[in-house]
Amino acid sequence: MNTSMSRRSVIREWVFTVDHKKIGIMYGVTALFFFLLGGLAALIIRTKLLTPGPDVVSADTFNQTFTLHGTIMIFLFMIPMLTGFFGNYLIPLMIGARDMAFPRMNALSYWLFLLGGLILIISPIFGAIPDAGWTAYPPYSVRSPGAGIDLWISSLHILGISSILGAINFIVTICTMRAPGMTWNRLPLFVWSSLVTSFIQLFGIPALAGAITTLLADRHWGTVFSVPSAGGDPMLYEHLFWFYSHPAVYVMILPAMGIVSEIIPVFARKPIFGYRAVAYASVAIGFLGFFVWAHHMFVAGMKVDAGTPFEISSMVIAVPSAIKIFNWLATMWRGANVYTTPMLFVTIGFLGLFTIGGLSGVYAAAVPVDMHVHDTYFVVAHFHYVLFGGSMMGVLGGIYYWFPKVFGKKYNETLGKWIFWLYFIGTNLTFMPMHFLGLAGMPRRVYTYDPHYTLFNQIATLGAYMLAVAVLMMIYNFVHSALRGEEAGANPWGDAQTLEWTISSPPPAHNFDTIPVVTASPYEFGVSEWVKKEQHSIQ
Ligand code: HEM
Ligand SMILES: [Cu+2]
Repeated sequence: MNTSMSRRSVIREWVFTVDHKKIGIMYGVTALFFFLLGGLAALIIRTKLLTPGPDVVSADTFNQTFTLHGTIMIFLFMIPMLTGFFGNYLIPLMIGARDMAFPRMNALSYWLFLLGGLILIISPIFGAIPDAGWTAYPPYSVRSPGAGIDLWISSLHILGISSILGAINFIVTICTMRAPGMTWNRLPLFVWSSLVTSFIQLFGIPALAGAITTLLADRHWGTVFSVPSAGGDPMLYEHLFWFYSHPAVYVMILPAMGIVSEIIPVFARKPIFGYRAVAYASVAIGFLGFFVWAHHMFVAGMKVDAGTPFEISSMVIAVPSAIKIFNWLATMWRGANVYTTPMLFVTIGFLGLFTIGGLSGVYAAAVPVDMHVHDTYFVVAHFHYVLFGGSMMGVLGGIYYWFPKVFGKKYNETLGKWIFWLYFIGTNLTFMPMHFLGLAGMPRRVYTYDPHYTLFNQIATLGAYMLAVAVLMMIYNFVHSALRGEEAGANPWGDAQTLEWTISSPPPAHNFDTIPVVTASPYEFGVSEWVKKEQHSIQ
């Protein structure tokens, strides 16, 4: 009786919570669950592609599998993980606030996210699985039979509302609830990147909502948005879709860059090099991100001249990213550089692999190059280097870095490093061969392929299995350490200086007993060697 009562109160504590930390953890756990489903889909795809012929799954199942994989990884994992988990958990702590500006709306965002996610992942139970790719281009998405695409559209609409509410909440929180003394120039860089991310969501999602509504209308209400013979134009959807979805790639990279900016100074034991340049580079990326969308459409029937401005803007947008990379390297230059697991993930992992993905993006942004590589595995290699090599490395580095704060326990460092290396090698084995496959002409999203592509496909599949092992080891590492780990203390990294490290681990429900007064930037490390100091409090 007693235990069931207490179990019920634990459930109630989480279901009705409006605490940003609990909501953040619920986002994180839910997103990780979706990640496992998306990962399972990836393994099915790679297992099929181990051989060139039509085996393992049917062609229809293959199409459904890569559609679910892409949609889940982007909308149910990466965006909610970066904004829902990291944003929710960290922003109020980092700015010295007791919660988000609108705690109930915050809870609503989470529950809408869960609802939108469930609508998508239960689609296989009803046998109505979307199969038009995560981009759902018409005309196929309009003609695709069954209710799969309708579920996909409903899911995205609900996720969109959730993200808009979240974005409003973050913007108001960051603008109005900073602790005294936390000027814009003392704002932690993760918070800067989240602020920009929120504006991108706010301005971009309505375009996506409009795009998918044209699909719904064409499917059910007799409209002809995408039917040229009746005066429509399928390019409308592509423009609207990419007007959101290119900026969305920055939703998936900016917070990860914010995480990198938090971790490197702590382990290099140096102030971040060029704080303002890093902060304003996020703003520049957010702004420019809205002017490059048509680089996805160079071969879609756009006028050739219309491509040029997008080619130029796409190359220009690489500049602020390059500035950040330069500044991170300059921060590490002559730093103490202690390669803990989070530091490995954000330096060798993020810096190394995001740079490769950024460079292949600049290549693809040149119209004549893109004519060749568009819709080949080269593009798959490009975006996995930025998303898996970049964003995901940031996510994992961030999880390891803040693990002691969230759980109050230390993780197992030796295991963490092994996992990093397995993950790093697996990522490169999986995605590096895709560059060569693409350049050799292998199209993306194909079920069968010419046998001379077999070897590189097998290497990629081997890499994917390695990644699966790394993920399982990581889950073990987290669960084991959360239950059995050593006590972490308030500031296990010595003198990490953002405000969340000045309070206990895990933080109390109300975060701060007294609201701190901020007198310095969070990156003022005076010494360049690794010194363990007593907890450094910013008062
Ligand atoms: C350095 C800046 C970047 C440039 C110049 C760039 C350029 C491009 C270009 C030209 C394409 C289209 C290729 C084609 O389909 O023919 C593309 C695709 C893509 N990029 Fe990037 N990119 C950059 C950064 C990023 C980042 C940071 C991300 C995500 C974190 C990303 C994610 C993607 C995705 C998901 C696609 C494929 C979309 C699809 O067709 O399914 N890119 N990129
Ligand atoms: Cu793009």
